[in-house]
Amino acid sequence: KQTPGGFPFATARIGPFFQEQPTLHNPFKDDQYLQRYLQRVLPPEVHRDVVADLDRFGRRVVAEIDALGRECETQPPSLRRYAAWGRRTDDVATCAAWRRQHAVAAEEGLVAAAYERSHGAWSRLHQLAKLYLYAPSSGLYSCPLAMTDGAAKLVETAGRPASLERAFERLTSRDPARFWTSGQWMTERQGGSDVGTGTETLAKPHRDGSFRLYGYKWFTSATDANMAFTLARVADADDRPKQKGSKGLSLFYLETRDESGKLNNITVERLKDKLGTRQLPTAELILDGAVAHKVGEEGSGVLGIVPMLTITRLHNSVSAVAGMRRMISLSRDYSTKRTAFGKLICDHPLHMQTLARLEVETRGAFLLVMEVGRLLGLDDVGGASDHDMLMLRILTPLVKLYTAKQAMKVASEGLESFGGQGFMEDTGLPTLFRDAQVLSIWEGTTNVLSLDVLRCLMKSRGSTLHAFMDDIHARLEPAREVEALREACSTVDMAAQGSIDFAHGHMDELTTAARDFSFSLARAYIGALLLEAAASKSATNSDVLTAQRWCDKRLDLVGNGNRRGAYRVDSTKAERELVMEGHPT
Ligand code: UCC
Ligand code: FAD
Repeated sequence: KQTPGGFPFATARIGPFFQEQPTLHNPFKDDQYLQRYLQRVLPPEVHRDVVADLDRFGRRVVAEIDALGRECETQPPSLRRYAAWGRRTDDVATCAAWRRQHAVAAEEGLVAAAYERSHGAWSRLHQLAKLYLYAPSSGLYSCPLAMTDGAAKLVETAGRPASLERAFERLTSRDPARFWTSGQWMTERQGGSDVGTGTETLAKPHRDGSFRLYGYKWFTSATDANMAFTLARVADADDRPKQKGSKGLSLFYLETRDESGKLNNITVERLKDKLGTRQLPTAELILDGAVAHKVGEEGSGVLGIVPMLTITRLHNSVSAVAGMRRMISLSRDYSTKRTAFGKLICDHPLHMQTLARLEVETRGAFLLVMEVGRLLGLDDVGGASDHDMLMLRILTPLVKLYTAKQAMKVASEGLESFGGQGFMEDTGLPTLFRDAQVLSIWEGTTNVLSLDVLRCLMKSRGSTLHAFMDDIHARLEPAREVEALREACSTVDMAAQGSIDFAHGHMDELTTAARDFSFSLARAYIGALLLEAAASKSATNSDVLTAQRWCDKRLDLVGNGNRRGAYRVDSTKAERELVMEGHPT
């Protein structure tokens, strides 16, 4: 039967053309850079096992896990405060896919692998490479896993006390029924960065040696976790904090529910209504006498939780680079399917230039993340030298602060590479964009981590900066022998030296310069890693081009002549006026 327009079917009116969607390929097979990296750094027998596992896991990501991740986004958690007959339940309801991710994580040993150490110091790298394939398909289950890994490392660093052995066994289990996840409750309403001032939670000693916690935890992610590490102030006999400030903080372990499943004197006030990470339950909690156990010395809470922060900051960075890689992987596939102005968009040099710039960012971020993972692996097995420990300490805040910003940039540019479709919710692409945005906020904001870079430099009285320069020189050495890389080597050398000279010469301005200083160090260090890779035996032309392109851009922010003076007191005063112009204060 003919329609009025003369077409045989109604569907014909929406036209015959449908754009083919980008395909998610096995993220291991799709990632030549990852493969080359593993080939370069892993001993052959470890390499064989790791590659086989990553290839198999990559297939599972495509066949099963990615759809679960998507379901976590479309069926976000909700809070059921009361049961039908009025009893308070405070139940954080999650979707089936979220719970399935729990099982997948256990089966795949996404935490366990780092503690079983079947590949010795390389086990950490194996675990991180797996998380890198997993994170963008995890439906943000990567977040509870980060804190779970952090909790396991904390227990290990504390010497695996008998009181935490049960928790450790659960956190590192491969059995989905036994596997526990952990929360990390640090943030209160008065301050998430300045935890030393912001923490009001009181810990009342109990006669059996345990404590009862009273406080309001303002952000608690993965609220369905089985346990948590948290900070509180031990109370005196008058129920007042014994000591204010950082030195008054102690570290506590608690389990969220008792054997019968009842919450541990915790009420869930509300679930946060978030810009992104919607898959993940993040709640405000009231601790109203929660039973908890002190870990370590009274007053050493910040130092006690540092091992957890180191791990979660690295996981953050893995997620950052994984999100970048996923965006590019889908985008380049799309570019082979979408036509504009008479040809595929991959045949427009300008489009390829845009993607190449994202690729260079991603490769740089990847090498930095993996290097921190390598150092952490050495630390895990007690095989890190003093030099390695200094590098691990400074690279941890650097990798977190720098890759978070890169991920946000790549996610934004990446969306545009799909045109209007990049903006459409049901493509799943906006999730990558939204979830990138949190990476620079939680686990320490960019400024707070920049100050942490300074903290570690001050504490080591110059030895970190020496180690940093030595490390860069050692990496540049083989690259200097390659004609095509020589100029880039000088750029990195000068940028690193310029930043370090700045640090020595402008101690008074360093706090204001902290962000630029940290970015300068990160860029220079990434440059050295890319050059080292480009000079290796297995390097390809694309490795050389990547290193050249990275170093083409201005590496040095802080030591740059034009910036001198920008951190002086008069400048910062002028900046304040600039910002506050017209404000009633
Ligand atoms: O956001 C959170 C969870 C989000 C969900 C999980 C995401 C995981 C990734 C998932 C990927 C998808 S949990 C909340 C995170 N919050 C933060 O990161 C807090 C940010 N604030 C800071 O980092 C601050 O710098 C503090 C709280 C760590 C410290 O500030 P204070 O109070 O000024 O502390 P002090 O006095 O400077 O430091 C106390 C001691 C010192 O040692 P001593 O006493 O020996 O002099 C410091 O040198 O702690 C030492 N210290 C460190 N040591 C402080 N920070 C560090 C560090 N990073 N490494 C080693
Ligand atoms: P503030 O500390 O108030 O910072 C505001 C601004 O001031 C920032 O830009 C910061 O960089 C800047 N600033 C602060 N101090 C300085 C300084 N000295 N110099 C220069 N600039 C400075 N926390 C948990 O403990 N557990 C969780 O599970 C958890 N989950 C979270 C989930 C989500 C989705 C989000 C968004 C947050 C979560 N947080 C969690 C909280 C998070 O860690 C904090 O929000 C973060 O640490 C920042 O603290 P704040 O919000 O108090 O910001």
